[in-house]
Amino acid sequence: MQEQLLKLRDEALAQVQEATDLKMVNQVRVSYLGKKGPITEVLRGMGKLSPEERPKIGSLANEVREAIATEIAKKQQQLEQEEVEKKLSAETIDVTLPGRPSRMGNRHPLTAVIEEIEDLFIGMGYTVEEGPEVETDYYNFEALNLPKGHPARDMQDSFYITDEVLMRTHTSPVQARTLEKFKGQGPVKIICPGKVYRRDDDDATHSHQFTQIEGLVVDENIRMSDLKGTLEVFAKKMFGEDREIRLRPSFFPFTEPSVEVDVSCFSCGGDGCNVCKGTGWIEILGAGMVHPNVLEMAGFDSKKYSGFAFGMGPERIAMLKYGIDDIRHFYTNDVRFLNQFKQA
Ligand code: FA5
Repeated sequence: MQEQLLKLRDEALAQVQEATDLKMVNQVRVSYLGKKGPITEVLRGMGKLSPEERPKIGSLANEVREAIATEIAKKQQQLEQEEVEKKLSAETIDVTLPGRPSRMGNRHPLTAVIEEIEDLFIGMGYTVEEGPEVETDYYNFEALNLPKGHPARDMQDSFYITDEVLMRTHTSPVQARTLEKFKGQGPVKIICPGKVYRRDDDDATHSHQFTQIEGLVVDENIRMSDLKGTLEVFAKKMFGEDREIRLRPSFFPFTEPSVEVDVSCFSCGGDGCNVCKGTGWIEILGAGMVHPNVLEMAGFDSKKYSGFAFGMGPERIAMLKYGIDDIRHFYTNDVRFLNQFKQA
């Protein structure tokens, strides 16, 4: 029995040595040290031994078991270590390699122009208001002196959702909403940037969805000269100190008098060229003195208060500023176009 145990030990140790992975080591453990293994088998036959032999064989069996278990543990540790080293060498990072440059995005040119205009007016003491893009007929038209059936509603072909709800056709409804919020108490001095929607056919200068920036100032003694001075500052800051503006009579139901504002052509300086179609001037916005009806409907006393309002299209302004020849470039997101506006 002694010989049998020593033979088993040698066999097991040899198998442990030969094992090349943890699975093989585990197999040796199960087959030699498991409950159904040969050592347990030997121990079961100890009953047949003499009482003198029994403790000797018992302690030899324990020694054999321990020797095998120790070798298995050593081999496991060695294989695990090898595994770790293999992984580490496979995953080595060469810190001397040059890094991959990460691609930086940039602000959309339209966003940049809107923010530039916002900053300019905030600098003149205006605050920024917002209004809903899905608007009621009341705020989009009626509160702006455009009752149902008014022919001027046709100037802005609308996307109606129901009879009373539509996609706003301009940012002017924010005028009416803001005036209501002020409950007849001036001064009011706001700008409102936002998206607007019209059933216009898309072409180089028109889009069915575009942006506008509305401006509104209401206080005592606000005059047309305040509007002109404000727009002059705006045009010079936006297009250069040598720019001039020109006011032409126009019509908007919510302003009286109404004007269309032109800026002297940035390309030819006013002599006439392709960009300004030979006139020397380029239209940038609509404006006027707030109609007394609009003030009264929102709860302002039109005898005490007066005001001016303007509405501009940032796309057209960005086109003029950067010489962009088609409004659709803003919406097709061609990176070759967008990358030209990377900030330094
Ligand atoms: C208005 O929308 C008035 N609410 C502006 C206003 C506000 C007048 C306050 C008086 C007082 P108009 O329809 O002209 O006006 O549009 C204003 C600007 O929006 C235009 O000068 C133009 O720059 C831009 N615009 C108009 N239609 C389009 C379009 N389809 N695509 C791109 N820009 C447009």
